[in-house]
Amino acid sequence: QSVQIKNALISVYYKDNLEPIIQELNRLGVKIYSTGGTETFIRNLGVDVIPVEDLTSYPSILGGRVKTLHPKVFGGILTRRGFGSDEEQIAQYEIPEIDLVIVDLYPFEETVKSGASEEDIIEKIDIGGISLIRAAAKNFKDVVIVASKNDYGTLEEILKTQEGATTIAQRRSFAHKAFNISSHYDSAIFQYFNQEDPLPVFKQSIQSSQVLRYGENPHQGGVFYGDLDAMFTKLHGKELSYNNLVDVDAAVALIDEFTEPTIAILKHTNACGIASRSFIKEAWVDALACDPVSAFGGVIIANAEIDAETATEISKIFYEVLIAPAFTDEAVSILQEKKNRIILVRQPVALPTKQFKTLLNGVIEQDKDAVIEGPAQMTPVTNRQPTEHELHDLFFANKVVKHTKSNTIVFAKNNQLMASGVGQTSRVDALRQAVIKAESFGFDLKGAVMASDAFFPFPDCAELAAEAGITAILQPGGSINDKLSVTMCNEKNISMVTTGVRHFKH
Ligand code: 93A
Repeated sequence: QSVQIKNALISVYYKDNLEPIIQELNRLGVKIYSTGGTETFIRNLGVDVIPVEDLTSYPSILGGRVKTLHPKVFGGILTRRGFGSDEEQIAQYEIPEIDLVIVDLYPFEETVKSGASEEDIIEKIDIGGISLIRAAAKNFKDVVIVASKNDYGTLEEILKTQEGATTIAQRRSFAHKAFNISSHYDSAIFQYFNQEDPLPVFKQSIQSSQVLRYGENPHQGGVFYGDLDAMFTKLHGKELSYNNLVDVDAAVALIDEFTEPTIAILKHTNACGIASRSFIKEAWVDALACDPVSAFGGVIIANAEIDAETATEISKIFYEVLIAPAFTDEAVSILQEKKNRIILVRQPVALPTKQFKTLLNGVIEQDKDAVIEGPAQMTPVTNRQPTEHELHDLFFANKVVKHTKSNTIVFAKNNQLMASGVGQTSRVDALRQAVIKAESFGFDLKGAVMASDAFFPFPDCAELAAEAGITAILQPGGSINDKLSVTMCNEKNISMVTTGVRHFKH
């Protein structure tokens, strides 16, 4: 519906560019209410203006902290036109309907940037203005809200061409912009307070540092900030390199998902072999079997003590780093026979729960991905339900997929990684890569399960998986095309479960 502007409330911090609008409102005979400084500005233009104090019968108090916060102001903005009880109440309390609100908020961000004192910054947290914006935007069915100088031109044009009338589409569009401004304003305030505790992990780790031989490549310098000696006791070998550190970090995060005796082999942060077994030596044999080619020069991590037998097996291949919570003395002497291998005992040290990365001209921070979905969080979405055994394997596969570069597909069977497709630009490529790898290392995928880090936008992955012999699939779900994949699974009589949790790793 079209609404005619009869009463306006104007409260702006910066008064520039306001004059043409005031002149238009004056021409249209709109009654203007205004706060202190804005009122003076309007009066100086020779236009009639009513101090908001006259409306509220209250002065501006607390040094301006409370100016417009009053039922007569908010009642006038929030009242629903044509709504019985609202109309009765505004008549009873003599509240004028306010159909246009123009606000320019206290410049909070600008004040922060100017390096002002905390006291000055806090005073620039606008309370009344932000409430006016939210109230007027909420009631966009009847009220026009202009919360930015950028929209003065649009408003002026509307006033001129529509003679003070506005359409619902125009009011809704103003409200949309207004909520953008109010949310931006509040997040700037949040960020200001958040900075009182800046990058705690950085601050702590900067206290001890170690210059690395080089960075990712020999022509790049590198430094590690942190305390490696607290995390690992080195039994053998040279200094960890930059790339070793990156892989060791990935190895630690992966192995911490597992409780039963497990060994993982990582290359370039991705697992190229991992198996959980009753005995650590079996875990090693089956982890290596996944991809003995990639394992060359990898980082190996175990979550149980390495004994002599296992050490003998591990020593048969060349690796860069071997980490375990403990080694038997005999194992240590076997492992120390080979040069150029780093052997670390992992100490039980709590790790930060935040991650940082430099980006553009700043740093991004995020919470580490600390969740993993087990059978209880898996919702079957197909006619065929996964078996107990498959659920167990899906859990195993989900732990691996979570720690593998996206896009990724993981195949697993009997607590062993069979193959994965890692870091591909399409999920179907990741799947094809996994199938080829599984075949090349002699795995029969019949009865194996598959996990995907993110949902399937198309049914092609389900189809290819079924053709490869996969009988159960885990994925977060949430694609608008989920149904296509589910239908495909039903056609092929395989199971699919969704977890509702995506595990991207870019
Ligand atoms: O201190 S406030 O949060 N308390 C209020 O009740 C209030 N109402 C409007 N600040 C308030 N305003 C703000 O005052 C507006 O957002 C605007 O930035 C400024 C305009 O004040 P003046 O018209 O006196 O220059």
